[in-house]
Amino acid sequence: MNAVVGRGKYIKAAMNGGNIMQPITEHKGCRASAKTGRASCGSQASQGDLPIGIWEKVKNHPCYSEDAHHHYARMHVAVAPACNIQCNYCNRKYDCANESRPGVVSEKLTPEQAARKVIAVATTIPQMTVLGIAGPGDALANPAKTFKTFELVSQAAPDIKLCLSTNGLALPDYVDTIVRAKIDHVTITINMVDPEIGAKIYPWIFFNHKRYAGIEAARILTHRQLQGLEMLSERGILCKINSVMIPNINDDHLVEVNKAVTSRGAFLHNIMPLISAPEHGTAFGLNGQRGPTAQELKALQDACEGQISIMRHCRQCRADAVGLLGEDRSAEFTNDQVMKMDVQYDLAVRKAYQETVENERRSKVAAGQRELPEVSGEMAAITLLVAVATKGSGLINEHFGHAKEFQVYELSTSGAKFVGLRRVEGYCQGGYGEEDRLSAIMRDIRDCHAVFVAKIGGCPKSSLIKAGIEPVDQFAHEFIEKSAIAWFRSYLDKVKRGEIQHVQRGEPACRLGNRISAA
Ligand code: CLF
Ligand code: SF4
Repeated sequence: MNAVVGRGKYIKAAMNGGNIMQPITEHKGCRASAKTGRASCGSQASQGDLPIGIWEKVKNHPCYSEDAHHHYARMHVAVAPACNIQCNYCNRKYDCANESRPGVVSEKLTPEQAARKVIAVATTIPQMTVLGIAGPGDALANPAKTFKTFELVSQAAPDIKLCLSTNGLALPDYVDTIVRAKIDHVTITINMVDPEIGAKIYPWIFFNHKRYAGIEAARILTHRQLQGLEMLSERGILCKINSVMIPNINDDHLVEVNKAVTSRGAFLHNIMPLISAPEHGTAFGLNGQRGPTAQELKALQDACEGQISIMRHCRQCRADAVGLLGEDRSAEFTNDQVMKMDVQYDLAVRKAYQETVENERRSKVAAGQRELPEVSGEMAAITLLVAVATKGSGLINEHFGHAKEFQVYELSTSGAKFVGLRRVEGYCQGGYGEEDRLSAIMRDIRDCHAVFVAKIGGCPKSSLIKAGIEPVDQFAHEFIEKSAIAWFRSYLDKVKRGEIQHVQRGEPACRLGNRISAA
């Protein structure tokens, strides 16, 4: 199928709830902007060139909109324990509060318990806008519990968006049910479209009452995944594709996967690093399969960006995660605690709170736009990366030593663009700094020219300067984009005046990066 025509058709369906077809020329919101070459949807702070129907679906979904993730929260309810396939990167753990990765939960819930928990969270965290069912197994391998939960929540809290995550094996059988349940967003994890590669990722699947293994299993799985994606796209459901990047197994191949899902109407592609450690007990963890470096991941994400947006802010959440992406408030909402809470769903209070959030977003966008004309048109060839320590709300509001992650922005004369996350172990150990951790952080952000922080101690500051990374604390508690653009403007001024020489940082990130830059 022609990718562009096919995709236009699918998006028209999304705009109209799948019922009425609109002219094909209407859709241009999900491709790269002709002016900047950057894909626009799934990332921006304003409607931009997105059709209104799509914008309404993504504007406060923290996974489908990068900007929304600074302001809006999601929650997962762990009602789906069983799975119908085995992935070599999966080991589901129950009663585990210590690990933060997919498949891990503290407690499994019934649909009734889950619905009560959703109302409790929605009352306590009014910016929680999305309920996702993402395991700990597969949502569609547990269809009765999954759809009962969605039904109860949509009756009690109709403003909450419903989101479902699946491996796709059972998906073609549930498309009608998904449409009837008014689920707007579906994530399908697709790691391959080549069964030979699939056989290295999936030891077996269970399909039509039979277990399949090897290439035959992978062939059935890829067929069902792509079929399900096409069916959902035609019915107007926004589909995000999650892919796990597994070095030397599917890393190069994910470019093919990106093309295959784009041509079938996917809205967003989330390429995530393999999480692999022996203590997780997964097949990959036990056989020493490594995950990609941050730089390898970025090179692959860059290579795939174009027709559809690439999600770069995924936190690879637990199946019972609660809160903003990157924070985990699930411990506040155990079943025992929820049963004791006075849960009163108040739509008006939620709406008022969200209007405050929208005002904050608008101020942030306006502040960034005011800085932009000062840099546009000058020295367009210079682009660089900066790392930011933030706790959310789009602000530089975290101390260097407390940061568990740095958000990375690419600065150019077009502005500041979020391009990824670098997860780190906090440097500060309560009164003293851990030298090994500082070295690891500097390795992780070695391709950045500067690191923006709310505060930083003298010791890490001088180590960063020695490594050629400028610590910037003059914008503490200010908006990220506005501050980054202002800093970039002064950087360009210094280059123009000959006070500093611009040096491209970083290194060829991976085999893929090398090949692409050579092409
Ligand atoms: Fe949850 Fe997933 Fe819906 Fe988001 S998570 S079901 S789309 S509401 Fe989001 Fe978490 Fe990444 Fe998933 S950050 S793991 S992409
Ligand atoms: Fe685990 Fe999900 Fe794979 Fe099932 S589909 S084995 S729950 S990662």
